[in-house]
Amino acid sequence: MMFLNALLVSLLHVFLSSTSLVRAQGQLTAAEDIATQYSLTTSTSIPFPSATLSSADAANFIQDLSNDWSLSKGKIQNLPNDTDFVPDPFPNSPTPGLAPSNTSGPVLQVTYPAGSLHLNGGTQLYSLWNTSDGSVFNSMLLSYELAFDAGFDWVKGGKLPGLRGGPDPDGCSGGNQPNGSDCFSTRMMWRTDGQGEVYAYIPTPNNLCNDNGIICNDDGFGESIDRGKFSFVAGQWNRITMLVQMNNPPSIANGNLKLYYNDVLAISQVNLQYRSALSVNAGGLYLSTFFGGNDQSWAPPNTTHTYFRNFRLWGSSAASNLTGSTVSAATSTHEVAWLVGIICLALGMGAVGF
Ligand SMILES: *[C@@H]1O[C@H](CO)[C@@H](O)[C@H](O)[C@H]1NC(C)=O
Ligand SMILES: *[C@@H]1O[C@H](CO)[C@@H](O)[C@H](O)[C@H]1NC(C)=O
Ligand SMILES: *[C@@H]1O[C@H](CO)[C@@H](O)[C@H](O)[C@H]1NC(C)=O
Ligand SMILES: *[C@@H]1O[C@H](CO)[C@@H](O)[C@H](O)[C@H]1NC(C)=O
Ligand SMILES: *[C@@H]1O[C@H](CO)[C@@H](O)[C@H](O)[C@H]1NC(C)=O
Ligand SMILES: CC(=O)N[C@H]1CO[C@H](CO)[C@@H](O)[C@@H]1O
Repeated sequence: MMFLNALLVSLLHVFLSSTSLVRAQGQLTAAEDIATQYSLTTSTSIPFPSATLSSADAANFIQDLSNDWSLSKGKIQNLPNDTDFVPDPFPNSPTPGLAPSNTSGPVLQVTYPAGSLHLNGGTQLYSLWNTSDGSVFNSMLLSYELAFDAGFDWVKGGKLPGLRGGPDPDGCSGGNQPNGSDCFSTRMMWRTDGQGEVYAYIPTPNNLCNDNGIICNDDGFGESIDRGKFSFVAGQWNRITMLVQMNNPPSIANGNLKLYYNDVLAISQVNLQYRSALSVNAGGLYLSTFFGGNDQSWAPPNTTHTYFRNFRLWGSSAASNLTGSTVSAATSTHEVAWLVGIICLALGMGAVGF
């Protein structure tokens, strides 16, 4: 009896300590398993060279058609010479987490010169994931690893790779708002002290801006989703895994966003409207990274670097099947002014100044 009690007590201990361990660390989920969970049966990866390459040679590798980066417009859009393929700078500090990394071969280094913002630092390209049968992806999962120089100065923040889609490859960044039928983008950002977030250019119907964790930047730029739910760590590898599922039909805000940091679910937002028309779907990797922000207070004081490897993508033609709210018809401020004018006239108030 004593023995049985002791056994039960120790079993209870094991049970309690294992559950609290899971709670402390979060559950670890490999990108492959997320892909399986969402029935994303097609996959690809972005090829890297087997030997190091510097500056113009690195840009030539990325832009060489035979290497299948499938660049929108056939080229790196901003600052091709800020890219190099270099040896792993942190061979003894791999990503913590479940999934083993592919740690062989060089990694992509991006340079941000001292004082630089998007026009003179970092790089930007859009790697289209072409399907041979011409079908489109309405769900896409992106996974990659990234590292920041040891002692990285985060300043106020900067952009990091994510996904984009839709027929317009130029909108949905730099203050160009989406109109629901042209594009969307979901990049990562680091903020002060390395805080992470998803930074999205998407429509904001149904008072999305009042949701917990959503910051609609009032300067006409993108939306910050769940800032600080995790923080990047400099001087080691970090892993980002991002799932985007288009809302469907376009009039229902059931778009899905999941973000795993080091294989632990950190962000989940299930009421998004990525699109108001079927012309928008998931197009591929948006490798867009720079400090900023749009003024010098965002710029790094010293030249610094980030590193990337193992860009992998999974996709499906199926969109989100979650339940969601109908998007209430948007009324523009222009239309409101019209209505107010007509009501005033009808009431015989004339042009009252309010
Ligand atoms: C919704 O989609 C998931 C895969 O993403 C699938 O496992 C699930 O069965 C679907 N649910 C319904 C109700 O169709
Ligand atoms: C990149 O570097 C090469 C060689 O140094 C140079 O010829 C080219 O003009 C540079 N390109 C840009 C866009 O700066
Ligand atoms: C594939 O990508 C290239 C850019 O590299 C683009 O020009 C072409 O139209 C795409 N093809 C399809 C079928 O989407
Ligand atoms: C690992 O990455 C190298 C290039 O960085 C690539 O050649 C190789 O195929 C990759 N291996 C796996 C198993 O993905
Ligand atoms: C959305 O923007 C695109 C240009 O990017 C334009 O061609 C299209 O007409 C716009 N649609 C609406 C509904 O405003
Ligand atoms: C950490 C680091 O390298 N800091 C340097 C940044 O640049 C200034 C001059 O611009 C140096 O004084 C710092 O040592």
